[in-house]
Amino acid sequence: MSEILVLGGDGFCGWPTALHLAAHEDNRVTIVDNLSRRRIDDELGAESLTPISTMQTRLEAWEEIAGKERAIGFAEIDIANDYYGILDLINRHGPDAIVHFAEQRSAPYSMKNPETAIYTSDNNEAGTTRVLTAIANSESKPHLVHLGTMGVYGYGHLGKTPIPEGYQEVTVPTDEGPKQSEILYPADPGSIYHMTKVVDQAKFAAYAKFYGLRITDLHQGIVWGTQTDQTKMDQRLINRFDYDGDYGTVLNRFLMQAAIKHPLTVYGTGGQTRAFINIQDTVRCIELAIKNPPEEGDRVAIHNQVTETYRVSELAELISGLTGVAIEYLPNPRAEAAENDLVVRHEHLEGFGLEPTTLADGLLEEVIQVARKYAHRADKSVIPPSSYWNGEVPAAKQLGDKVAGAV
Ligand code: NAD
Ligand code: USQ
Repeated sequence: MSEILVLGGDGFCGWPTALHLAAHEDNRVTIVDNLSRRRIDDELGAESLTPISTMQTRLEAWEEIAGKERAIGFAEIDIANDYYGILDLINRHGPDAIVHFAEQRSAPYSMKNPETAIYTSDNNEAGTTRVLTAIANSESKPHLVHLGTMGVYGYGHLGKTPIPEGYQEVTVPTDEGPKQSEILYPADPGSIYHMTKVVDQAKFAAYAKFYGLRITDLHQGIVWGTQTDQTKMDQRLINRFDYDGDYGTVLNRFLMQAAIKHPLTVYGTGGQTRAFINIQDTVRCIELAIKNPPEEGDRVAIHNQVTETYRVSELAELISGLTGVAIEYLPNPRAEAAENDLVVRHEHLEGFGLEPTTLADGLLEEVIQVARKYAHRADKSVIPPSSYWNGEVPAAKQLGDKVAGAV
């Protein structure tokens, strides 16, 4: 029997992961979430395209379908502010693993205004500190599986040289001549949000060294798709589908835009190459990471949770070809290279047994069907980008209206 806590289990990746883990008879799952993502939707005047249920309805529906023994627990805790709440939960449940999704994850939101930048830094960094400190001071010292990002590496500034899984071999000149070593791959974050994941990495290395904690950091690419085997089982279990300018990620935005016949919003030339993974593979990767922990005393295990890489323009052309929807090239609101190559090693998770789902598998059409089904809920006004950090930021946008006094 494995006890697992899923921090951020109300979110896009966390909810289907909690269900996937709870579906196995050996696991007992408890979700921890402060429901902040739902509050940010209200703040932005945006909503998931799919009609997501309340946490209570989600949990009741799951128990009805899977039975009492498979029921998922829930604790409403703000992990950035409640150290003793996390410690108490760990000591009461004695989990074998904690999956940590609970961070503010939108790059555009983190660059929107001073308030959202400071919130993102504070929330993500304080949450990770409290979780690590609670694990170090707990009785069971569970394995921590954290969702990091490919964005800690930057995107292929070394051209076609593959990005390794976390660690780079280097030769260091020393008094005794050149010595071989391995260091964390040099960080190159592209937003405040991505920067918080770089800070997380340094904390993981330190806590693994100081306290012998077992930590896995999954450097995930952009997740696409929406449904998994469990979220499809009942309308009340449906996963969220973000499409607004802040939280909608590129491929899901294009799929949703195609479904409502909105021109596909390519930023700049679309020459940006990024790494991708389907949501069904995300949940499988988490399970594989839990089953393959590092040993106590090992350095942090880092796996690139990625299955494919694509150029943004390639994706737009693919979906335009599939649906006949036009492509619109918009001025890029972000500070990023107009074009980049990106070659990424991703052998660890496949070595544990992941069989990658690829874009060619017909899932694009399935996601368009989901988006078509809920097209009547689409609010076109939230589709354009509304966060700018490319040096041409209108002062009003940078400062926002609500900022004064709050930071
Ligand atoms: P999400 O915003 O949908 O979910 C995050 C969840 O964490 C939300 O339910 C939110 O309420 C909760 N949360 C945030 N701060 C919290 C706090 N202080 N206390 C308790 N709960 C808190 O995001 P997601 O897309 O599910 O991403 C999950 C993780 O995966 C993130 O850490 C993100 O960086 C990482 N990731 C996501 C993607 C992607 O494409 N979605 C890609 C790579 C990595
Ligand atoms: N883009 C467009 N048009 C759009 C939206 C985005 O051209 O309508 C472009 C962006 O300019 C960017 C690329 O698509 O070059 C990716 O943008 P994105 O919003 O899909 O992804 P990103 O901001 O990188 O963030 C997402 C998740 C984040 C995660 C990251 C993984 O929100 O949590 O960490 O993907 S990665 O990109 O591999 O670092």
